[in-house]
Amino acid sequence: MNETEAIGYQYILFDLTAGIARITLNRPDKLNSFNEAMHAELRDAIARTAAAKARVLVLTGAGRGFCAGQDLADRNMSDGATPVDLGHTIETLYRPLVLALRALPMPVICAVNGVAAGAGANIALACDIVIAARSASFIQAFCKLGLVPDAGGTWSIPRQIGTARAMGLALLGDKLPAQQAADWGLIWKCVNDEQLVAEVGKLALHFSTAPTRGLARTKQAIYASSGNTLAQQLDMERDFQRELGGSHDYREGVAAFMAKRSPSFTGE
Ligand code: T3D
Repeated sequence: MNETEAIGYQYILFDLTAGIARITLNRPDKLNSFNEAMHAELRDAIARTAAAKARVLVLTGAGRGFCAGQDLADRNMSDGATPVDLGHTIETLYRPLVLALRALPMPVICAVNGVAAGAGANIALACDIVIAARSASFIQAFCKLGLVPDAGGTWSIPRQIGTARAMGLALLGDKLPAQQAADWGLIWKCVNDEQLVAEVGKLALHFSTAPTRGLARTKQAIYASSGNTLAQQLDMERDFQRELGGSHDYREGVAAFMAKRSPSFTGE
């Protein structure tokens, strides 16, 4: 997959070059908060990423923020206004987005360039590898609006950092600085602001020539583990290993090792 593709969207930027897909949330004056049109564009870009068999997806934000969650200006709270059915927006917008990111058959890197609040934080945390700039932060802002953390936050955060820390973040809505998020194991890494683009670019380049099919099965197995018994997980590992043992990249990996040369993986 070597083509270059750039689609004109209104609220995101999308670019697909040499196996690397990049989505940039692009409403910087609103800290890239989500509206319905942005959700639709994201869904489309994610589907294109999968269809093009990209080897890696990078998700980031334009300007000083990553994403401030739902655009609250879209919610009409005036007297007499019909209450919005938030269950419907979760069902039709946030739930599909989280599941689509998790299901992508390639690593998804989130480059958190600034504040990530509400659903913006939890969409970042739904990505496979999260690298944040030192000035970035994560805020479970929902409690300040009388809501529960959504976009998978009540599922992923306690699993990653334990109940005590997850509960504190969710009940207080305090700003969690990127370095502390890394120290707690909520994200992969925190880097100096000026290093974020280079660090993420280096990682994306690495994944663009990696054995993608094996990595896709790896993320599938790791995400499945929390709902599986050890025996079920061992079965899954067996099945995936059986499948991958017939792949081009396994043959290439072994051949390259034996010949003491660099492997040339196709992702298949
Ligand atoms: O509704 C549903 O569908 C249910 C689903 C909910 C999912 C959710 O995400 S709920 C949580 C929604 N998000 C928040 O509550 C966060 C709101 N934002 C903030 O608390 C702060 O903006 C931040 C802590 C993220 C950043 O603070 P700061 O001081 O760096 O920036 P700021 O000045 O507050 O924001 C800059 C601009 O972005 C400002 O616009 P202005 O005044 O310059 O024209 C601000 O209004 C706008 N902005 C920030 N967040 C949102 C937003 N506009 C709309 N919606 C936002 N979420």
